[in-house]
Amino acid sequence: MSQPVSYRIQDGVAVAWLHNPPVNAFSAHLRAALRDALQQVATDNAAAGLVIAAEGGSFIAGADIKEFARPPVPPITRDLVCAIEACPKPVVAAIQGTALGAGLEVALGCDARLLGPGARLGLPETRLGIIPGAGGTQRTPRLTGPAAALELIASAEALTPERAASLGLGEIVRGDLLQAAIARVHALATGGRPSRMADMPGRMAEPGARQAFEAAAEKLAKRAAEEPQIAALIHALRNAFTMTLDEGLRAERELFEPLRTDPRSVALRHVFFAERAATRVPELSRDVKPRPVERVAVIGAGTMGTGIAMAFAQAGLPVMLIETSAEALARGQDRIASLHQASVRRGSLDAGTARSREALIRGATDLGAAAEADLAIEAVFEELPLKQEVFAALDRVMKPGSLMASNTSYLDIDAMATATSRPQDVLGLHFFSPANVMKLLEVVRTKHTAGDALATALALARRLGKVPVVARAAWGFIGNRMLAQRSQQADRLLQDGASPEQIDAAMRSFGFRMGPLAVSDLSGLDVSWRMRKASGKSLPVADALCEAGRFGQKSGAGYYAYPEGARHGVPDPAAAAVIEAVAARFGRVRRDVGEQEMVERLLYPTINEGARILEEGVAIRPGDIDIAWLHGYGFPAWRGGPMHFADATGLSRIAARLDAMAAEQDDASLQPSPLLRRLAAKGSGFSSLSV
Ligand code: 3H9
Repeated sequence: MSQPVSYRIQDGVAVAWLHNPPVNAFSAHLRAALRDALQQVATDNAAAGLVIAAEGGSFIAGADIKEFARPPVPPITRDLVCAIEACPKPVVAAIQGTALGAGLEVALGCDARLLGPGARLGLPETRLGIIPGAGGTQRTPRLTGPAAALELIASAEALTPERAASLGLGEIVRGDLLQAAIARVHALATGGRPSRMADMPGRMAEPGARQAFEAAAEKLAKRAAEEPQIAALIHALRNAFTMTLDEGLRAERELFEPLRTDPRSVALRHVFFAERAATRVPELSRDVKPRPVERVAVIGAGTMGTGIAMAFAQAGLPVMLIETSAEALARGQDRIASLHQASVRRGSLDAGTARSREALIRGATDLGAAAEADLAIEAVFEELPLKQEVFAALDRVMKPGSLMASNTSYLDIDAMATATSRPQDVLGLHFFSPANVMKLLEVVRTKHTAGDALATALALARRLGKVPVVARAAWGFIGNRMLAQRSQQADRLLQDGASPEQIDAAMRSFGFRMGPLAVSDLSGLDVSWRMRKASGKSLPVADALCEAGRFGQKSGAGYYAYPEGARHGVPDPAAAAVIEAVAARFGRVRRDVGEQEMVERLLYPTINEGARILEEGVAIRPGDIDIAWLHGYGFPAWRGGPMHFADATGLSRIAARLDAMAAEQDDASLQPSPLLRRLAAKGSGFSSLSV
């Protein structure tokens, strides 16, 4: 079946089978073929009406997102949905997989929507920075009521058949979906069709609908101020109270078009494809099968180890948590229990689920307990000899073919691998704190890591609900290596006269939820201080704060002060005094630093390091770097990640600013990397490198 739509008569009804692998995106050729099927059925004496159906996991996954970069190609979906509505014969959607975005909009044009058990219905357009553009904002509220429509579209979530049916979006079919759809066509053809949606206000006219809608809109006021698609969505839905369907569709289109071309939507679409591309390693054939992982051991029950154990238990995998002493193990288990209790208190977890997750985590004080595991992850102190010892011990006890992983953030995983007799089974799985929450998983391959070991890690990431990014073993991998540049510039900015509040405010107004110094205070300044000391590196202000015992929130003071009961840090004259003393020591002339300078200094050297990472092959593609920053470091998704942001800014501008910074700071390492310089000279961008 290679035609996008195959038109077949079955039991007196035409069935249009959609076929546009892998997910039935509603591409131009599929739209044209469906239009032809509609025209054919209208005059086909053998057909009482039409069923639209698809095999596999997707009915229609939505508009073809790749087409958004170009002007729309007719037939456009909005017109096609109107053509379905205007078809002289009944049309029924038989939905057995995902009907998302334009997919649901097509179904909304049908006389009925029958839902199989695997149906998932949603309008996720807002996640791409747009609103539904083919009637979703007008037809949905007529069926569900406007408040429910707003919640559905703003959440971008996909609904189960039960939930969709309870909202009025479709009817659940228990038996044979196609037979039920065919029977429904006959029933509609003989028994009369419901009035066209265009002719009825539906649930928009229910008493209290307006009030409920305005209350739901009020709850979204903050998002509406920040995200243009949410403001447009509220506008479009509000139109449905007063406009006819045709007027509402025209207004929806007017709201849709500028969103489609807005750089924020361009960035969010980049993120969509980059997330998917990041799960692929070019030289790893799709035929390589992951190894089975049914049992996991986590070595070290500190903050990271317990978080990692929780992440596995959350995915239903049994974990053996191993510590050196009963006391340390008990501390780790208490920590897990109290984190679960806090979630239960907040209402984000029910007590039964918390208990079953805890039951999946058993404890031991002997590395021999890792013997049965298919995968062991060490999260012990960041000391190479200690880690090498752990790897050598795991090598002795673990069964052949099991994987051994390190959660190190910086250390040499090749050196850990060679401490074992099976370096092909060793890799890095770098989780981000809190490991059970943060989505990023840096998967680090060494020179020796086997292809199927890598494939196992990628499959495992999916099972854990993480977004994997593959890196080669090299200091700091992708994220932390770039972060070091930002930290260095933040330190220098403080010396030059910027305050911690100003630096954090500049990054917040760029779009980060938290500023970098507030984040440092939250995660603790002492860990990186110890690491700097061990490697002979220095960040003068950060070092001086640590020397003064200011380790961040946990010690009550860092870049900010944290008085008892304060939820956020407050500006602290004592921190300012430390900063001024460091500046004086280095003979810095302190001045007012503008926001633009702060943003450029914090981001451009970071991007430059990203370019080096690409040049050295540490990251496979620029999009991987973007994904790492989005899911591990809070880079705003609507900016698309640092490398996409760089392309949008223009690499020649960035190169020129880096040259100027290198001169101003008398630091040749700030000069543009050869790759950045080359691309800038060609007027090209990082995206030209994508594989
Ligand atoms: C819309 O509909 C706007 C309308 O209102 C307006 C009309 C005017 N387009 O995710 P997967 C590719 S906006 C193009 O790994 P899964 C994807 O890139 C759209 N390509 O599979 C990947 O390719 P590759 C609203 C798409 O099983 C492959 O398919 N719809 C599209 O984990 C497999 O994808 C959405 O936002 C697309 N729409 O998940 C839904 N969708 O193999 C977006 C997928 O080369 N899609 N691809 O990497 C999804 O949420 C998930 O893909 C889905 C399947 C749940 C369907």
